[in-house]
Amino acid sequence: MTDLFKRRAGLASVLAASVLLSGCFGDDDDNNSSNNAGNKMTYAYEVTVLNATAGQPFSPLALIAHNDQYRAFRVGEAASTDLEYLAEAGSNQQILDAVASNDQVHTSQSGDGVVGPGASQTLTLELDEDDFSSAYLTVLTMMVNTNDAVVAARGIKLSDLAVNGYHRVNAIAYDAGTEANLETSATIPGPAGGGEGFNAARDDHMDQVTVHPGAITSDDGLGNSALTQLHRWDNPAAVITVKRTR
Ligand SMILES: [Ca+2]
Ligand SMILES: [Ca+2]
Repeated sequence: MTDLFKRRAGLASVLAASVLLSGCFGDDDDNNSSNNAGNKMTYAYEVTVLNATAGQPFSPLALIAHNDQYRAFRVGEAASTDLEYLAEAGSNQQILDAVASNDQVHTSQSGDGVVGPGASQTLTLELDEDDFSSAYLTVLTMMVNTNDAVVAARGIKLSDLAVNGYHRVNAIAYDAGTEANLETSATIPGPAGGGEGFNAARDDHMDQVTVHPGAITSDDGLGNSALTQLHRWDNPAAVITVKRTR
């Protein structure tokens, strides 16, 4: 459980990749968006992440609002070490620290603790007027009863939402490619295993982020697996709703 519950208050990153299910609607005027800081407007968004799995607690969320250049990862390429920490140990601290000094990132935020199976968590994200014209959201979390599975939604567009408009996005699971999917208790940091979190070694069959192939589990014949059918998932693993409130 080394780094599993590490989180960083005040920062957030949102990574998630998937399908936009619904678009925006409502009043397109930016009325009531003013704040008191030099008459600049501030835009606010409620981000709700629903854990759609049966037995995979989510590590503290990372929400990242960014421009059209930022990528938390690219499928088919090696994960950053910051993403490796999140994927293997459920620690969002490293990636949130990194984006704090990334000029492609507008703002970020950490979730508050673990999001259990079937549970949801809502966070508020604020965006400055100057950043609104090119603003996207990425949401990232680890399914902690895995070796290195990341649930991610990437590039949810924020700048096309009117007040009360929302996007609802299905987030799928990716294999970070940084740790072999042994499923043993020694290598699963979540409650199903209680084993190791981050390890700098990269011993997966290839050092690439891919769509996650899923868990095998002891119920399907992987004898030394700490997982059971309860820990399986089908995509989507999460449903993410982003609503503009101001
Ligand atoms: Ca893996
Ligand atoms: Ca590793």
